[in-house]
Amino acid sequence: MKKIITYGTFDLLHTGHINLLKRAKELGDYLVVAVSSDEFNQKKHKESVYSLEERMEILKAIKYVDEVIIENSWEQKVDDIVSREISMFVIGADWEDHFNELQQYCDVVYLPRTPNISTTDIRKKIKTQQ
Ligand code: C2G
Repeated sequence: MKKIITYGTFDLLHTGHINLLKRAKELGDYLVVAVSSDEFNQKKHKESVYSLEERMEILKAIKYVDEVIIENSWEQKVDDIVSREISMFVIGADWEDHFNELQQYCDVVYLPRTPNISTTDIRKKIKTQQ
């Protein structure tokens, strides 16, 4: 079984996230999604609208997602890949070349981002409509 892993905040879930998850799943048989904890989001200088629990519940409801785990640190990726026998790490191309060191442990694939959609833009739209 070819296991894939990807990492992210996945706040205010939108089609950019879904397209990423869909394409990641198509590259293998089993997709693990590591969702950034609220504390780790602070390290990424991000503050999500939805809590970790809400973001995990939403991801678990997506047909492309087979397992949801928590991302607590930058450093946990190698342990996740080795301990879970992951064959491929997949993430959006906004991270191009940031995780090449993982190639010692598994394939690393950067997928093109979906244009013209982001959680930041959605939050701005909501603000202007209030
Ligand atoms: N994404 C995408 N297209 C968009 C928006 C997001 O393909 N229009 C992808 C991102 O490239 C990422 C995933 O969707 O692969 C989740 O996006 P974020 O929640 O913004 O993830 P990020 O904060 O970049 O977290 O350790 C890695 C980090 O946790 C990645």
